[in-house]
Amino acid sequence: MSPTPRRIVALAGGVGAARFLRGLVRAVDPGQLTVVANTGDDLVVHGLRVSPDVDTVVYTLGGGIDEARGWGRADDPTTVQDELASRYGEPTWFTLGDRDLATHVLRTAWLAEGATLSEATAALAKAWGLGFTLRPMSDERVTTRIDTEDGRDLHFQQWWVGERGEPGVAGVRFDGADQAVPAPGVLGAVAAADAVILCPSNPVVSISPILALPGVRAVLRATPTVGVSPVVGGRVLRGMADRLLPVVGCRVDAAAVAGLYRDLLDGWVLDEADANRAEAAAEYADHVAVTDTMLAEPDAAQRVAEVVLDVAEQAMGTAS
Ligand code: FO1
Repeated sequence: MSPTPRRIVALAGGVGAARFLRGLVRAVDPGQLTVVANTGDDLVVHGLRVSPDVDTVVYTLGGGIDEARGWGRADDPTTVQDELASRYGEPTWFTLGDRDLATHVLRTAWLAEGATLSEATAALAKAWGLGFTLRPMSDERVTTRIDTEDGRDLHFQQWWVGERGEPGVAGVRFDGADQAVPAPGVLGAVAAADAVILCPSNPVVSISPILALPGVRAVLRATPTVGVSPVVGGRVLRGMADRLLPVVGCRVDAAAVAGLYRDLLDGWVLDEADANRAEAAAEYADHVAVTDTMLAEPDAAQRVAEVVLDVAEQAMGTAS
């Protein structure tokens, strides 16, 4: 029998990852869990450093997320941003509520005082009572850029939020990734992990920036790695993966996404609606499971996490 996976590292993007993690923390000892969050979406707004994927994990797991939007704080008026706009002409295309601003003010202050992004993230996680280790993927700036079909080079958020994802996409780049080092503890946590989980996040702009950091792919190849498909019933439930997967030559298909991770993957979990893609996914992962992957409710997310852990256990049993 394979041992139960205990030390877990999860690679995470925004909403899908955070909802999955809400189940995972119920299924494992949070003290043995490290979550590595994408920071390629980070941006500076009104002079403040905003880390959307880090904050989505913090607020969701900390119980403060706006559930309907999946990002930002619940019950969050925009008094400050309205004042910034009406009196000072500051742009408002990226909505920051008053409570959310508290996070960005503090993060920015800590960084200005010399803290690293890892230290600032750990302090936020502590303030929100998270029982697991949360790390940004890197302390250095790595920025996801969108090359548009009309010849522009846009920050990811400018494309997705500022221009509502409307411009056609010719390419996606992770500026600075090849020079950046993973945040302290990231490679070590993966190397020491029993299993790594690729959360059901956007493969192109959430998971790929983490994989683009030097050394990450190599250490993942040496560790049992299980992914959860972000494609359900041949569609993405939210976000823009359906726009971006074709840009990297991948169909919006639960097996095709596994193919993107083929050099890393030992296990793959896909939704019942994609059961007919399980055989195709088996080409890329030795262990494939089919289950209901709906994550909105924590109980359902826990069940999905338990299936993922079962697959990880099988992968541990066969990993070389
Ligand atoms: N998404 C939007 O569609 N519009 C916004 O104004 C917006 C603001 C925002 C503020 C803080 C934050 O943590 C996330 C925010 N998001 C917003 C979500 C974000 O743009 C992306 O969905 C993620 O970066 C992708 O994971």
